[in-house]
Order: sequence, then C-alpha cells, then structure tokens
Amino acid sequence: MDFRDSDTLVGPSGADLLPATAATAVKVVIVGGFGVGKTTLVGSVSEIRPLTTEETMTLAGAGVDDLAGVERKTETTVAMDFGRISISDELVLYVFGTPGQERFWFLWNGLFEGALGAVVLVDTRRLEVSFEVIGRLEDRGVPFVVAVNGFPESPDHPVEELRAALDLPPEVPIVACDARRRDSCRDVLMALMRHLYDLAASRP
Ligand SMILES: Nc1nc2c(ncn2[C@@H]2O[C@H](COP(=O)(O)OP(=O)(O)O)[C@@H](O)[C@H]2O)c(=O)[nH]1
Ligand SMILES: [Mg+2]
Repeated sequence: MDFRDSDTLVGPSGADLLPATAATAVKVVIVGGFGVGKTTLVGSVSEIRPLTTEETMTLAGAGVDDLAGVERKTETTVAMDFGRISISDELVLYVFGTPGQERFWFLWNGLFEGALGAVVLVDTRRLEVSFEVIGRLEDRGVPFVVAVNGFPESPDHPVEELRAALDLPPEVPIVACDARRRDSCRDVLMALMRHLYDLAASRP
C-alpha cells in the first residue's frame, strides 16, 4: 500500500501500515480551538449522518467561551462529533471531533485511546488556541497534521511562518483546507494517513 503517490489507496491490505486489527477501521481525532470548524469538518466528510452533540450556547457560556472572531457562532460542541468515511474497500476511518477548551480536557483520555493520529484544525486569526492542543498531542506522542481552515477574514501566512509560529518540527505536515468541502476534508485525512505511513516507514 502506498499513500504517497496516489489519492486512492492501492494494494492488498493496510497491514504494512497498521496493526492487523486496525486494517479495516482506523480511529482519528480532530482537535482544535473553539469555532475552528471541527464539527463542520466531521459533517463534511462523514458518509453517515454525523453524531454531534451541538448545544445552543446559553448564558452559561458567556465569558467562558471566547467568541472573539466567531461572533456568529450560536452552537458549541459539548462533548464530541463522530463520523465515518471509507477511504477504500480495506480502510474505514472513524473520525472523532473533540473540543479544545480547557474544561473538556477530561474527555481526551478516553477519546485518544486507540487513536492512530490527529488533525489539528487551526484558524489563523486565533493561532494561540492551538498551542495548548498541540502541546497535549506532543505530550501524548500522538502523530498529527495541521490543517488550516480558511475563513474569509483569516490572514494568509506562508507555511513556514505558520510552522515557526506554532513551533512545529519540519516533518509535521501543514495543509490548507475548507472544512465545508468534502473533498478538501478528505484530502486532510489522506495527508494524515500519508504522514502515519511515513512515520511507520522511517522507524527502524
Ligand atoms: N468561511 C468558512 N466558515 C466556516 C468554515 N468551517 C466552519 N465554518 C463556520 O465557522 C463556524 C464554526 O464552525 P464549527 O464547525 O461549529 O466549529 P467547532 O467549534 O470547531 O466545531 C460555523 O458557523 C461554520 O459554519 C470554513 O472553512 N470557512
Ligand atoms: Mg463543534
């Protein structure tokens, strides 16, 4: 199986990349700050009706959820999003979106169990919300790619500036995406799969 040359996965099985038990079902997690587009991304890629736990934000969130830059946002994910996408006959991704707000860190323990990798979704208007998320993934040793969700007002930074700003090592892929577009979100997940493949291949 080679993820690097083609957009679709070819080869008899995913066994050379994944443990035998994961050859057909792989768990990935979408993380990121508040309002960066996680729920949108999971909804865009999912071929099943995504399970979301959106709740209309109430006064309870006032002063707690930072709405700067996302003033139009009226719903927030209280626990997680869940969706599924078939990449090939052999590979199905189960996609979990989870909040990066501090008061939800307790969810991370269970959610990351068995996860092969993560996508960190970022909004360039509010990069600082990604710092702690990235730190937590690094602490856990979870491989990840960074996907920059393009909002109309978001400043366009060259990739290497973003890498420096987020203090990311050169091997961590940074890709652009539009969380509303299915093909774009699929490309992000493919970038993660390629990255996992490269990491597995570079291990002695
Ligand atoms: N322009 C634009 N808006 C987006 C994009 N992705 C999400 N949004 C909007 O941004 C808001 C927050 O998205 P949401 O998926 O709820 O963020 P979450 O908190 O990370 O789950 C929603 O109103 C979305 O419709 C995008 O790629 N471009
Ligand atoms: Mg959400």
